[in-house]
Amino acid sequence: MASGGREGSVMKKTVAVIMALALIVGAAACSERAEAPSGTTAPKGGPSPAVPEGRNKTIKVGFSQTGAESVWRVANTESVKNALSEKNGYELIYDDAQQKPENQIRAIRNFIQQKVDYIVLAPLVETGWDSVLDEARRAAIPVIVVDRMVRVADNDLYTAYVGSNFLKEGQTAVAWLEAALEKHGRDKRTVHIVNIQGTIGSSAQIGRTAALEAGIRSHPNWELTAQESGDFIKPKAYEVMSRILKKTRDVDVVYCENDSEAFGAIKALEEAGLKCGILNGGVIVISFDATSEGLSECLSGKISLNVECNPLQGPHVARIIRDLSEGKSVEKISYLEETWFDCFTITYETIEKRAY
Ligand code: GYE
Repeated sequence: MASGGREGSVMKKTVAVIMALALIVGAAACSERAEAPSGTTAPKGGPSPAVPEGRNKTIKVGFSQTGAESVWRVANTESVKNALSEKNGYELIYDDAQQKPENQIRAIRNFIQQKVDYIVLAPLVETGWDSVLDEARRAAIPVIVVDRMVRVADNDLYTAYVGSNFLKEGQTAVAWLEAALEKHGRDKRTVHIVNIQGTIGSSAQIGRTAALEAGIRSHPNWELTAQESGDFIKPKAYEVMSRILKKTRDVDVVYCENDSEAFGAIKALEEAGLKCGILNGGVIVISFDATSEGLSECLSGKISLNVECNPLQGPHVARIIRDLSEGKSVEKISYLEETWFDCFTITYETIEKRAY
């Protein structure tokens, strides 16, 4: 039955039906996870990031990170730093780009000058990398892209990618929303949807937005009331949502492209006197990342659905570097295993076990 002792016999019946539907959606997502479309799920098993046998040389790695804009990002940084640590045989040069692509390009050039063995890049946006990645290739330094993807003319400009299928994350959210609206009798009238996007041009924003827009095209009664970037941060999402609410209070769904944005949107909605959560007939807030804080808001009912985006890419990067160091071939594209959580099934115990 629904978690948290949700009251109301009618509610319990509808919740049971939604859970069944949501589980079908979840199961579909789970079964597909085994066949990630164009890539493979990241290698199983604990990687051994230690420097390969017979290699006494420390591996020097330059890591260009977007910044520290969200809890998710901090977890992503820590995962890579922990895997590529000195005790594991690495010398890691870390650069925080403060959300500026030009800082990442400068960092990559710096890594090249320092003759690193590998470059790890978490690109802020998809475009603008061809030239600097060609410089890395000419310096014979393999580039491993993590988290978001690069869009380049020649895919040989990077050696491997490990991250998430953001379109699939969005499709999971759209399928869940369709089932939830139907089971709560909110599918016949117009559904007013606000989309608070992530950083424009980032893979996470492109994929999650594309899935929502496709969902709106395929549901004549779904209406995109407003769409604006919250840049993956709480204050911007709060400002965007507050401004939208000054124009209209006719909002049924707020599709936030990460947890930080969801927190900002919820603050604005509640200040406007609107309830959040499908459980109490309020605004359906959808989020991505599934950080512990985001899942706590699921438990409170304020976030109705939270789609996981796994930041723990460090061990997979270490495995790729180890394999390359041993002259082995590596998967070009690896997607991490991901799931989703909603306000009907989340439990305190689930949150307690989360790694970030
Ligand atoms: O959803 C957000 C972070 O690129 C998947 O960036 C990542 C996104 C994540 O700021 O919290």
